[in-house]
Amino acid sequence: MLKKGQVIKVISGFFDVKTKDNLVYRLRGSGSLRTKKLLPIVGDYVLFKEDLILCEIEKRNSYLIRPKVANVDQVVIVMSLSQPSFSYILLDKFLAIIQYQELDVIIVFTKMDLGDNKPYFDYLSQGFKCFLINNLLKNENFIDLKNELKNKLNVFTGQSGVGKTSLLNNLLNLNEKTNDISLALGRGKHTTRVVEIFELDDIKIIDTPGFGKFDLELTKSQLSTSFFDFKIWSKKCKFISCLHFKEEDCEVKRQYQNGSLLKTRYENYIKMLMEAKK
Ligand SMILES: Nc1nc2c(ncn2[C@@H]2O[C@H](COP(=O)(O)OP(=O)(O)OP(=O)(O)O)[C@@H](O)[C@H]2O)c(=O)[nH]1
Ligand SMILES: [Mg+2]
Ligand SMILES: [Zn+2]
Repeated sequence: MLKKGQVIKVISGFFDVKTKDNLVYRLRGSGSLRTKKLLPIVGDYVLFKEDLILCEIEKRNSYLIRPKVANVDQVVIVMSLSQPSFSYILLDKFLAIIQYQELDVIIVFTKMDLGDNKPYFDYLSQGFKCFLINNLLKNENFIDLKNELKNKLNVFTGQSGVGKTSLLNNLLNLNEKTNDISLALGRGKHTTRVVEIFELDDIKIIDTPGFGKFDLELTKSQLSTSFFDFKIWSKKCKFISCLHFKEEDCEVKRQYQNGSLLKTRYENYIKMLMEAKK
């Protein structure tokens, strides 16, 4: 008889798989998976036998490359307002890859006790789901955010040191390791090392190691359709395939010029467009 479960953690060749009845099995991959070069990742639904050999991976509903996870419903971008300092272009890059894959996205702005709240209001006005958090106040009201995470597989992403694990601990009453950032370098110490699913009641969260720089491997036309907040205007652009750059009669550019579109958002879009592949 085959059992079914979800990969919650991958550690040096072993896969921790949780079944519906909340039991965790430590499995090894079958030889045939290896020869087919099929590698189970966190979030995968898999089948295994009594001999604790993982023999099949079910078809993925979604697949995110960075962090590498399967079947997530929603991505939570965690950005600190300070320490490490807030970067508009980094957030716009994160948003572009996630919206390119058509996954739901939430932005959590942490360290509101340390930094200026302006970025929160900027993205709120662009129509994004935004939350302002101070992780040090353990009794803070996390209820609204929890409601957004319910009944979904959520993955946290963001730079090292922004407070992903601190937020996880607060939301799910855990005590996973966190660490001070290096004030000299202004960045985190890569405290979380593995990708892992945690759950409490009906909330499932994948915590991930932080990362900083990355390349956006989107073409120009892919990029232009990955800015969902431009969509209400791009319908009125003269050309269907408008890149909102040098084209005439572009509604997105008009909204930028009249100040309805967040300035940094459009300017970062143009920067990314210049770097994007044809
Ligand atoms: N002042 C303040 N400090 C915070 C807040 N959130 C997190 N921190 C601190 O920031 C540091 C880094 O937090 P972590 O939760 O380890 O960050 P992380 O994003 O998980 O980092 P990696 O695991 O390296 O990717 C810790 O010292 C936290 O106590 C906050 O809202 N305000
Ligand atoms: Mg962490
Ligand atoms: Zn346009």
